[in-house]
This record gives sequence, C-alpha cells and structure tokens, in this order.
Amino acid sequence: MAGHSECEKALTAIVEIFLKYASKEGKKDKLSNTEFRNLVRDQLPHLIEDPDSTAALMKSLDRDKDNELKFKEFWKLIGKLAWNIKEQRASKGSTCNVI
Ligand SMILES: [Ca+2]
Repeated sequence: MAGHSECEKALTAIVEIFLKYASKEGKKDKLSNTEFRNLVRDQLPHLIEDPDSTAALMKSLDRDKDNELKFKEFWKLIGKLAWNIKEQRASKGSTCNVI
C-alpha cells in the first residue's frame, strides 16, 4: 500500500474487512447473519449504536432476500454511514458520532 492515497487505503480497507468477515463461514464472498453481526460489533462500534439490531438491519440491506449480504448490498450500508458522517460534520463540524 506504500504510496497509496488516504482514500485508496480507506476503500481497500473496507473491501478487505468485508472479505475477511465473509470468509469465516459459508460462501466466501457473502456475509451471513453471524458474520455481519461480528463485523458490525468489531468494526463499526461507533457508527451503529445497537449491535443487537443487526438482524433487522441485515434484512433491510438484503435486497435479493437470500439471507446473505453480497458486497453490493453491504456497500449500501457503507454509503449510508458515510452520508451520516458527512451530515454530522456539515452540521456540527465535529468528529464522528454514534448515529
Ligand atoms: Ca443478499
């Protein structure tokens, strides 16, 4: 990653985290319910307030209703979280807060 920009590193990190958690059980490129819950708990503790509500969150992201999240479905969440961070920064000029 030497020489990569902050943005390139951030995007790569998101992809690598997705693949790391998705590879733990079942299909290697999709998140199961358990994998998604673990990812939220470990990687998004300041952005998603209630890790116990991940089942409902997963349901809302699982567009094709196969009970797994492919990267395209997971990316909707990343987009939403990024949007929330941007809105909070714009309104308060503060650092990242819990949503
Ligand atoms: Ca799915």
